[in-house]
Amino acid sequence: MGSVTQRPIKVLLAKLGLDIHWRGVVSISRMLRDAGMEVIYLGNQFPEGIVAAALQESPDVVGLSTLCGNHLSLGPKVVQLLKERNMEDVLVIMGGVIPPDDREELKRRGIAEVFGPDTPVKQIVQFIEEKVRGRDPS
Ligand code: B12
Repeated sequence: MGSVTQRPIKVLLAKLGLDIHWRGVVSISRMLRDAGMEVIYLGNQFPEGIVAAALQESPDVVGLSTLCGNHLSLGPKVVQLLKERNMEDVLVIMGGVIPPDDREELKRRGIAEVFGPDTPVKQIVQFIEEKVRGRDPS
């Protein structure tokens, strides 16, 4: 797909499972786009659908959004399925209403970072850029 130092960072965003709280992910989609990233929003998807889309789109980042309490059951499944498809290099992040204790558990299970409702968008953009561009070998 070419060096990520020369092209926009590609982000695949999804609402996890049947979560209906769509406002946050839609605003995050726009903010990441405005920060110069290429954003694809999948709408509601289960892990299998997210990973099928990732196989086709080769994103740098998969962003999962959930506020309905399915983060532990479905979030790590995305990480696991990406690994099974040899896409463990994809950065997986999550946002939404996630209890603090569960954030640590999610990180242990491969979610790189969890962003709650009060996170400034600058912090999210900075995190993605550092992680993605920082590991680009070229
Ligand atoms: C509006 C609302 C609803 C509306 C949703 C309307 C709609 N379609 O959007 C309605 C009334 C339908 C609703 C329903 C439910 N809700 Co509700 N809802 C809310 C409320 C009041 C606000 C959510 C919101 O729009 N916030 C504004 C947006 C902009 O913020 P955000 O989504 O959090 O997004 C920000 C960050 O989280 C982050 N972010 C979000 N996604 C992502 C993704 C990535 C990749 C990144 C980096 C960042 C990121 O960035 C965003 C911008 O800052 C919250 C309370 C609250 N304070 O959060 C409860 C809340 C989320 N709801 C809750 C619950 C329990 C439900 C129901 C399950 C209730 C029920 N028993 O039916 C159902 C959900 C059913 C389902 N299948 O999803 C709980 C969740 C509890 C939890 N997770 O621990 C909350 C927290 C209320 C509470 N205090 O109990 N809800």
